[in-house]
Amino acid sequence: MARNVEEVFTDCTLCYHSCGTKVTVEDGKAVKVEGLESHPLNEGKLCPKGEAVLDNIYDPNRLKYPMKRVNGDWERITWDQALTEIAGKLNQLKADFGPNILGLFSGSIGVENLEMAGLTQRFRAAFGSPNFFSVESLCYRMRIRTRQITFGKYPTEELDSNLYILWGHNPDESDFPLKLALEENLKKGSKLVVIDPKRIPLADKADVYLRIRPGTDGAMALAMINVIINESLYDASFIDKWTYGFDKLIPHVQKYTPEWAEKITWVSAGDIRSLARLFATTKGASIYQGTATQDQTANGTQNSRTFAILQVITGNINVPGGWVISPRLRFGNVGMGAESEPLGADQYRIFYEVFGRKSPYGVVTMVPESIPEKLKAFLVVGGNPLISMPDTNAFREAFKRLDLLVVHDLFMTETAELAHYVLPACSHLEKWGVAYTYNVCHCMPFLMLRKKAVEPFHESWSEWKLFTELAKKLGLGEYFPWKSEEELVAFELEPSGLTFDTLLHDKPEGGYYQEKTYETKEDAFTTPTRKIEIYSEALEKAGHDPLPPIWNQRKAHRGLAGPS
Ligand SMILES: Nc1nc2c(c(=O)[nH]1)N[C@H]1C(S)=C(S)[C@@H](COP(=O)(O)OP(=O)(O)OC[C@H]3O[C@@H](n4cnc5c(=O)[nH]c(N)nc54)[C@H](O)[C@@H]3O)O[C@H]1N2
Ligand SMILES: Nc1nc2c(c(=O)[nH]1)N[C@H]1C(S)=C(S)[C@@H](COP(=O)(O)OP(=O)(O)OC[C@H]3O[C@@H](n4cnc5c(=O)[nH]c(N)nc54)[C@H](O)[C@@H]3O)O[C@H]1N2
Ligand code: SF4
Ligand SMILES: [Mo]
Repeated sequence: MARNVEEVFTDCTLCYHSCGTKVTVEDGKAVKVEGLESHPLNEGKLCPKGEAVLDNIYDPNRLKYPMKRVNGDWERITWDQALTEIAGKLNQLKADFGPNILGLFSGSIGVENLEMAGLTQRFRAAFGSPNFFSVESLCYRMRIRTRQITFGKYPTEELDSNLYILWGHNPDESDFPLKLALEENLKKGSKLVVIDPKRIPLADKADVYLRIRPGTDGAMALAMINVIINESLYDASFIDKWTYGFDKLIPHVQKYTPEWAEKITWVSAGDIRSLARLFATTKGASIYQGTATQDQTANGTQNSRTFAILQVITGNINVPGGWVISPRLRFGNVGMGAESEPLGADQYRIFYEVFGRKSPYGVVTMVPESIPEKLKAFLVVGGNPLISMPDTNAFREAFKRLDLLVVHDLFMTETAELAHYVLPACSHLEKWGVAYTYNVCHCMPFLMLRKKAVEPFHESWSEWKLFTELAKKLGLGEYFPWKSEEELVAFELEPSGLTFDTLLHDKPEGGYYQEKTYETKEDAFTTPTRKIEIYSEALEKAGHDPLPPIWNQRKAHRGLAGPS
């Protein structure tokens, strides 16, 4: 009998990069996955994780049907029973304690997975709770907030640069599109600097490798600012035209000399001077800061501020290869705003709200201390907080105190093992969605339809089906009006200018949704001063340092002399 063979162009959603893939489907089973040649991000290549996607999708350990924990054992139940019981418990807890006792969490897979993030947010708002949490509140949020505080917007580094400063970032392991771009551009003459305590393989290809003492990056960046100012290497016309507070920065950094930084960072004053000169004299230079090593530290906000100031005073904003503000995707927002504010909004005001822009998330590190008084039910969709969040023991002990823990995942994760109900989730090849990328090179922003390539594995459900059906059981069905995943995706795409049908039939390989330009318009920076705020009054008002200090390094490295 002739086989039914089909090729589906879709994206890889195993991480937030969304590389383009070509999936060969034979008689309903995905049998091969290759990189999509025409996708501008990965140009036909896949990282080892992306190459192994079928091992993930067809892993025999995948969850096959809903399960309930009964006396410590897992019992197979139907979806209908699971949702009826979960809805019953939720409604009872809501009646007894109010809607805010429900918390929801989605993981890194849900940050750029617009349907997962949007539907989770919509569900919590429909239920009446503000308490949505995400890995994002400790992943990229520090730099996003810091850049919003500084620029009003979120400029990002591009894939192509003339000078790459990998500052605690190792794209060989964690950033495949950047790894590919580096390979190309180093051949064409771009320069590479690696700042890493570990001699990663990329250090051997670097023009400069600096073996910094862990946790002291802010001190080195401040000393670079000191050199750039005192040797007049800054871009005076850019600073004049676009920035606020440079005059206050000059006296502020005088004490942060390279000699001072050498003692803290263990990088020689001479090397710090050379790097400052190289950075300041290269147009199209970018700092690529590590997330787990720069954002996710006690000094993450001020590290990010210092890197931003380095980009700004050298005029490396909105130039090819620098940090660039890209047009954002115009998109039908599935998420719904909550009526009240989530946990942490009052204690961490500037995390939650900047210039009127509110964060969709609460402060995830406050979850354990909030159980069981403030949170009694918790729904985890596409995340594994028991492993991934700081102080995992605190999360583990707290989750044991929940009245209701529900996990929707492909696998029996550590978090799922503690749950009352475990629900099987579709992989990205089993559902419809939108894949987009906006921040990475001259040719972006790019949009693609994430196509359902195969039918759901056993009884797996997509997030659309989960939330739609659970909402119905709760009497909240009207909040989920889309009759199918395709309808939901068509709604999301509507404002983008590219329709579902166009992307399905005419542009299965994806398409650009806007032109990217490097022009800085008068209204480019939406801070209160309409300038890039080197001196941040927003931080000052919130009780933080308006210019980056190094207090944290001093505290963390007692015994080392800091400036008085
Ligand atoms: N394969 C794979 N890729 C991933 C992920 C994954 O789980 N697996 N996760 C994705 C996610 S969600 C994120 S947020 C990113 C995270 O990506 P990043 O946080 O950027 O992590 P890495 O790129 O691994 O870079 C870490 C490097 O920093 C160095 N380092 C450690 N401490 C310090 C320090 O104090 N100072 C300096 N200068 N360097 C230091 C380490 O030696 C290491 O080489 O990765 C993404 N990519
Ligand atoms: N020690 C340490 N901890 C860290 C970090 C670190 O560097 N070191 N990095 C931190 C960072 S940056 C991040 S972003 C977090 C990541 O933290 P998490 O996102 O919580 O961790 P993951 O293990 O990526 O969890 C993703 C889960 O989603 C499931 N999944 C995949 N696709 C789907 C889907 O389509 N639907 C559903 N429902 N589920 C799906 C996967 O099976 C997996 O169990 O970890 C943080 N924690
Ligand atoms: S970098 Fe790897 S895992 Fe991430 S989307 Fe691309 S191929 Fe998939
Ligand atoms: Mo992350």
